[in-house]
Amino acid sequence: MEPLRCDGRRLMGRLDQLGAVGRLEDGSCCRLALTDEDRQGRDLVVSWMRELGLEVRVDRVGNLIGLRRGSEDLPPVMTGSHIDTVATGGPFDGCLGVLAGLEVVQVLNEHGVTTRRPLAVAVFTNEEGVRFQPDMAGSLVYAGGLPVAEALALVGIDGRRFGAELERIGYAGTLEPGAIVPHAFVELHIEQGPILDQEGEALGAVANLQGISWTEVTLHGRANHAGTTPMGLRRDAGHGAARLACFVHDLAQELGGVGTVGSLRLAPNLINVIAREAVATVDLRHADEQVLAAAERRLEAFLQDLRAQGLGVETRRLARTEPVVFDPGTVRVIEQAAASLGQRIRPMTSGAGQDAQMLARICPAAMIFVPSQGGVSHNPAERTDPRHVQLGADVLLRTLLTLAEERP
Ligand code: HGY
Ligand code: MN
Ligand code: MN
Repeated sequence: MEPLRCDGRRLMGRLDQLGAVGRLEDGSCCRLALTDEDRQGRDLVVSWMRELGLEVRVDRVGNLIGLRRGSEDLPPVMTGSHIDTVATGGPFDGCLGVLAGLEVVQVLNEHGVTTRRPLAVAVFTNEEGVRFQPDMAGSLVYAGGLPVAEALALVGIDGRRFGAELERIGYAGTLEPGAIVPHAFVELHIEQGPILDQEGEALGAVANLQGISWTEVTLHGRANHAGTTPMGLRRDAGHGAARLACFVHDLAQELGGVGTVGSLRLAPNLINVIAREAVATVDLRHADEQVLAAAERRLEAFLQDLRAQGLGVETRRLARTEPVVFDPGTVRVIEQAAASLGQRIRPMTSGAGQDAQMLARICPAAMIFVPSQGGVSHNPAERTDPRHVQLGADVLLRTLLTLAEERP
């Protein structure tokens, strides 16, 4: 029998359809977790799952699992990702992994293929962590790293409670998160960085992933007149925040890894008033846990220095995950799948946090990357060549077929 191939055109069509849900004027995909737009996206994906004959299960934190029976009642091979986006998202981040999983199911249906193991396509809640922190909250609960009650009690940046929003959009399921323990988990995702694109590579086999440290820093100063207050008498939260952003940037350059102050709010945020308060977020990442921990200590020492300058400083931990090494055996299956297509595949580290890093806590997990044009993501200009979409889905198809035939 001719080796099975995915229908890249059909997959691009679904990506376009899902990408249109929550689209803003500037072309951004904006489907923050548990918003009405996220619900619309979920409803669309669930309708596709049902059309494909999948049994759809929803767990207590809104993770969706579409199950396809195997010939034997064994732990399933799982694929999938997320469909929630940042506010300035593109159509590929997360969605490619979910919709490629559905494409694999459709190809198997069309060719009457029944795999030994069941297949599962997962949509994990709140991967982005933009509205509710931590990021990857749904898959973290699924992997047993966050109690359900704690997740449901999370309060978003808009003051809404996670559990109430889940109820409101109708995706508060009953399945215990993690009740379905996969035999293996493989996630297809765009790289979201420049490496594959710059090197002219079409595929990446992700062997490991950076650790992430997210902290909210609140600086307290004193509002005063911008014209009359001598520089030596100021307690300027705006200046402290600017120093913090420079410190984080320089620290990352010194230690390697990356450092970002991505969100910054000043109060009262007026041209002629010295800022009394600044609320900033610090995102530090590194592939080496020792270096990431050292960076956190350096940050704390810097904040001490701001205190010594007269600013009040409070911190709140928003997320912390250690670096992850994916399962070498599963990475090998991905590499063999690429080779069977006559394709090279480059070893990669994921700079982004991923649901696969959480699933790696409960089963062998690994990822397939395809290039992001210009290395752009979390931006409406996010694009992946349809030929790479097709290739990534075909490698996923062959990887899942191999894993699904593995005996207990
Ligand atoms: O922040 C991340 O790395 C992911 O996009 N949630
Ligand atoms: Mn993603
Ligand atoms: Mn993302």
